[in-house]
Amino acid sequence: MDNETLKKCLEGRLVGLEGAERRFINETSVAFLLKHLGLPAEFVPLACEYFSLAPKLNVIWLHLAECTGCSESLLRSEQPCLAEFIFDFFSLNYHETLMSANGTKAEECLEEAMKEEFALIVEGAVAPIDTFYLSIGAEGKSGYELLQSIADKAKVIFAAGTCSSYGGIQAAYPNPTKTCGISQVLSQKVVQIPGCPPSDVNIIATLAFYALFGTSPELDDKNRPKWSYGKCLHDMCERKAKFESGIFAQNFDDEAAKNGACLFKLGCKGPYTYNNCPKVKFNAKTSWPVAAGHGCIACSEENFWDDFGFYEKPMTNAFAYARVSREEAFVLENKNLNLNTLKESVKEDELIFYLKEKMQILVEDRELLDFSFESNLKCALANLAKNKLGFNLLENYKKNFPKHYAFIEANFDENSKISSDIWEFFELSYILAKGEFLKDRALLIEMAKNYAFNHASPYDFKLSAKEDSVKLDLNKSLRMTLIYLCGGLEIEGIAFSLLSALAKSLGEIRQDYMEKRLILSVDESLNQPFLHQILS
Ligand code: FSX
Ligand code: SF4
Ligand code: F3S
Repeated sequence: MDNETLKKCLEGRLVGLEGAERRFINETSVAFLLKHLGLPAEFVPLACEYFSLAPKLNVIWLHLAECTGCSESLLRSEQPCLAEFIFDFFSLNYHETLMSANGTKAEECLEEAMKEEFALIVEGAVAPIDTFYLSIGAEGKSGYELLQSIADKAKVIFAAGTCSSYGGIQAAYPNPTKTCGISQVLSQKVVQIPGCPPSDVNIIATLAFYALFGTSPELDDKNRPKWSYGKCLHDMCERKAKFESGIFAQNFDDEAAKNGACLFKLGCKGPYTYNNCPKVKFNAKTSWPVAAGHGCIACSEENFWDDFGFYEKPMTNAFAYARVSREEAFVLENKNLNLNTLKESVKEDELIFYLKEKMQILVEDRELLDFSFESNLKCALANLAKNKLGFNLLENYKKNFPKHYAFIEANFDENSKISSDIWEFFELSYILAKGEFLKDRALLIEMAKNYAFNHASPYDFKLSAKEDSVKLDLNKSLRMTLIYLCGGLEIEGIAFSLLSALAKSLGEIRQDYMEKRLILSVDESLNQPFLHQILS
């Protein structure tokens, strides 16, 4: 819904509330919540009016398998503070760790609260198979049974925390209790607010949006509110300039760490995490993990305990808990086409990705792709060093990899060379990582295949659509290889990330031509499962 529609919606909901008993609402808290939700200041008086007059939203908070960290996060809220939250904004009518009632009395409270329309917030994972792993209350009902019966009557359901969203720590390998996120067992839609724990702001503002508009804020494909989980945390981090400069803390207590160096080498998973922690912070906006000196452990991402390896090391194979297998058969149709006759070979219903000595994309007999980059490594590095961050990055690379740099100095001249061969771009990364030429392109694919992790490191491939063509710009992407090398990622991770970035870009182009048959023209040895992503 756009702002105009939201405004009309709120005005409509205010009609009929005239004359209702007014309660005090702290305008600063309302303004704070709306600001985070991305709503303009003109909404504040309307929202205050609504909260002052409308009946408070009846909230039931259920605890399943978890550590109560989500509730702890909520307790430390400042705007609104907990007292405002429960007395002015919402009616928190059932919350096992906050309510004074217990035993049968608590169960009566739950039944009472369920007599009226209510919003359900669930903290914790559910054990739907061996349901005895979690028994709650005077009658010893299973968490699964409770969840089903309460969810059936709820007007809206929120999963607060990574446990209720995805299973969390209980569901980590080997998951002895066979727990999972609640959306896996409920047929109703669940608005997910992950994080272990999520910030108080993400919980309260999402709930406030629902109270005001009777619907959830815009959600992404994992049903997370876009306002809070729409951006990569790393892009908002106060240490990002250090990341770009290749300045990494080597130990938690070294001088660099104290001076704000990036924590990537100490395991920060910020580049793989979508959450707004640097903005909303925790404990009444006091701090957030990276500001406190520990890298982000991707606590709001699915399977974060298993998928991101050791939390104090980057995702290099030595620190993986499990190895991803990439052995499935390749399904893309591969035609061994010739560059000279390429255009004539394209049929009307085909989209051809030609990935050999030149990267081309053909639809009908039209060339779709505009792609070229500086392929003389010495010139590419000189271009990079033109800005301050790039200059620092190159200096740090020279310091950390002197032999590799000497190899580049000795083997490249000063003459710019523009290329549109994607494999040549990958080879440049190999040279940077290994200080030698890549003898066989298949080796790079093999390395990517052997990477133990599922998550690619971002590479900044810039895809932009022009009238009848698309432009793929990788000129700024080579810096990522230098950053990751200085940050402790190995060639396997770099190779996998490069190929994934290519697959992602091709996949985006593919989106516009879904009705066409996809043909790939690539050497057989390079025809590997990583390109499966193109089809997804
Ligand atoms: Fe703990 Fe909540 Fe983590 Fe889980 O937060 S902080 S284990 S997300 O459900 O209590
Ligand atoms: Fe910040 Fe971590 Fe990104 Fe470094 S890697 S900039 S510490 S989020
Ligand atoms: Fe979690 Fe990372 Fe934020 S560890 S709290 S998502 S900084």
